[in-house]
Amino acid sequence: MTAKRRNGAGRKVWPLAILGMVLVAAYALIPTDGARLEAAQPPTVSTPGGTKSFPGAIGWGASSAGGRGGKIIYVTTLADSGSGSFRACVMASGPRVCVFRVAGVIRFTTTPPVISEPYLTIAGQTAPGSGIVLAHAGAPVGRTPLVIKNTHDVVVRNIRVRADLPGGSRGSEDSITIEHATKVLVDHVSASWARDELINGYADNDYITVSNSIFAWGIPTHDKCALLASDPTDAQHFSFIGNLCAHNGDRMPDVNFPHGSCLEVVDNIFYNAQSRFAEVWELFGGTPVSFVGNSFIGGPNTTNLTVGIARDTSTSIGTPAVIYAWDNRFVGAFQDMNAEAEQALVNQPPCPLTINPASAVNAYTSVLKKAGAFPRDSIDDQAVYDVEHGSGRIGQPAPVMPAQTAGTPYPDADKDGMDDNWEVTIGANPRVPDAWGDANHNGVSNFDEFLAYRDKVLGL
Ligand SMILES: [Ca+2]
Ligand SMILES: [Ca+2]
Ligand SMILES: [Ca+2]
Ligand SMILES: [Ca+2]
Repeated sequence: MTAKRRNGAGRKVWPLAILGMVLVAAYALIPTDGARLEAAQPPTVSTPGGTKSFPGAIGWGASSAGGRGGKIIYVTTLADSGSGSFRACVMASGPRVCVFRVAGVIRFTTTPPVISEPYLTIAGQTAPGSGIVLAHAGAPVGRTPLVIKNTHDVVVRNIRVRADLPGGSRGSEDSITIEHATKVLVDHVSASWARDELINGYADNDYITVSNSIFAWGIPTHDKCALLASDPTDAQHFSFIGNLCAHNGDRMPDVNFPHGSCLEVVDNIFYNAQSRFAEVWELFGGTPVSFVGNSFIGGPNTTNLTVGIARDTSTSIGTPAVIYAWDNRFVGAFQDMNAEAEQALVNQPPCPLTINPASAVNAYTSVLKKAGAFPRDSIDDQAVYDVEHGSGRIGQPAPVMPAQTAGTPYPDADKDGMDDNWEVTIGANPRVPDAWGDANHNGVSNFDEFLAYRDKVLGL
């Protein structure tokens, strides 16, 4: 069986057509498009077992332990290094959570720290004020501000990585690199202004989730959103869910995985690509990939030469890619898929999805409302505005770090990372460190409940 081309006029399932009209009416601001390519059958779903990183964690990396049960380490300074620095927390060993008592830009003036000690949670939502931004000083050693390398069980949540001063010694640097790591979860992160990818999976990663994040404005002429696998030798489990990629020429995302991988690209928005949105490569044996519930939306840099899902066989080693596509929207005057991609379409996902996907229309609304680090800064606000209004351009305006607000950290006399006033509300003890207790006996640690509370305070 081959996948089929469907379009609105040709639909025979009238209840779906009626439902579609209702949805279009409900989301009148969402641009719609007719033709789309998809499989004959909806995706199968099988959620992996294991203890979740936190309630709501999704994807193949959802069971990353992070720093659960470990030390609560305060970040009390924006300085590059020394006591109370982010670097000190990252470089510490053993299970640990970075809790922020300061807000603003942590600008690495020396080589940025590499996260290589396992069992780490970076809990950006604990920060006061406008939150935490990682940046670098622009020197040749500046490079990629956030690198997770040769490690496992790392959770990064609710921080920004804005590389506003490009390093000088090499032609590329990412905002975030995940290299040779397993069980990594990156969630509600915002990244911009990389001269290579805004997020890059390199070498042999496995069990990775990148979710609910905003990757906008790579730096021309190498403005790339997401290279999910680069130079792998083994199959990988990788989830890219609920993200917004905006104002990047291509690699929205680039998938180049070995055969046998389980790769899902689900419920994302890809906006204003130039040459192509998604790229499916075969350099390591023919990427198997599921594209489900995504919106590919043209913008001011998009032309009729732009491709939504492009399969590139120019470097193929001979095993063809396997592309499953379901419920994707291609909005704008560009080519939805190239012929090579259409030839690789299949009717069953290569692997069951790890989550029940939202519809593309619902995902569009949800991503614009919730993706990225909170509280949102002006960069993310602009990216969301641009998607909604069809505005904005790649590389414009030039990078300018938004103003930061210091705010006041919540009271935490017992230094367990949790607001003492909030502790009382769930029966935790504000005079005793009890982050990993379960005061209300609901199976969720006090600290995880506190982070969920912080998410709400920040507007999520
Ligand atoms: Ca890169
Ligand atoms: Ca406390
Ligand atoms: Ca306590
Ligand atoms: Ca609890």
